[in-house]
Amino acid sequence: MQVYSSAQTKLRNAHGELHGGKIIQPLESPKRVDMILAALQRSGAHGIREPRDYGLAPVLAVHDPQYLEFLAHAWDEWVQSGHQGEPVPTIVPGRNLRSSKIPADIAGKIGFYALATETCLSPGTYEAALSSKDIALSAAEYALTRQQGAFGLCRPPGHHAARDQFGGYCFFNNAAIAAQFALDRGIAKAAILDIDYHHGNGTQQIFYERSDVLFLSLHADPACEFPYYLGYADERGSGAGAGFNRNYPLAKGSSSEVWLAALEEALLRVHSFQPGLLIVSLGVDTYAGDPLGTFAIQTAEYRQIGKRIAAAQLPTAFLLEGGYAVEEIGLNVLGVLDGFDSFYA
Ligand code: Q9C
Ligand code: ZN
Repeated sequence: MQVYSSAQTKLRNAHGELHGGKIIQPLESPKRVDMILAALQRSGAHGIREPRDYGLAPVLAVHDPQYLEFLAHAWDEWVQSGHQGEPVPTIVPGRNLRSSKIPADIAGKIGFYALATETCLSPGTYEAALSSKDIALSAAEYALTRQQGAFGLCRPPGHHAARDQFGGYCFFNNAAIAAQFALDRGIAKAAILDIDYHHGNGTQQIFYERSDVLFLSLHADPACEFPYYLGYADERGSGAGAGFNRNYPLAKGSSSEVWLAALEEALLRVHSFQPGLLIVSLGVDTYAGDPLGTFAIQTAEYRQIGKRIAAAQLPTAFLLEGGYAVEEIGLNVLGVLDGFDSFYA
């Protein structure tokens, strides 16, 4: 299938991530792009292209304008304030503080716009995030116009990013931006199937009150796993969106059988919704060997997952979310794409 990728995504190259009380080398590293590209190139089965530039309008169709402005200038403001290290959010407008005030000071703004504290800002993050959304949009446009599959090697990932918050390694919600773009291009309905190990809290939030985007997420039970405060089974959408959000929280350590059974349920819902485009938030941190995940999916099983998704017979844009730099990351992604293509072969 058509793949979109860009070296610009590697401009996000933060030094640190707050993990287990230490600042470690970020798990969400530029190496991930090289490893996935290497596997795709070795296979030779999927053509790889650069994305085109869609500008800021598709971002503003989903994200808060002041949030976009914040991301565009956060690093420079931080440096101009005399700081040296990478900013980690240190205070956030939590439950007993006001969240209606946006502080003037950059440290306050960072906390205001953060939903988690593991993700440091860094030079190049904004440029990488812009490229990531262009990759998502290119893949979505290809899938729509050709009525086929496409893969966007997005980085940074997007599904934790809310309308006005970053975190969980995400800045712009690539899947949401692509879905909204497809709607603005004239399709009536889009479905987003999120199969990353973690709940796609940002995507859920963005479309929670809408009936034109069906959001389905399979993930580790948030009672025991990041993002903890969203992703429960009783969150089914509200207002006009009631019934258009479905979560499939699975116990930590879940087997492939349990996971695949949830996938079947979600795909039934996709089928009855009849979207004009299916976006798959593809995280391969469901892999048994992933450093963040606890699920038991093996490399050889990703092919089956791709094939099952292809059986929905919809134009489909796979967008990379999580899945960390273990040796098999490339083969796991390749497996999904090969499996998808094998359905039509
Ligand atoms: N300290 C994505 O998969 N928390 N983001 C890890 C270990 C952050 C995952 C907990 C997890 C973010 C796109
Ligand atoms: Zn994840």
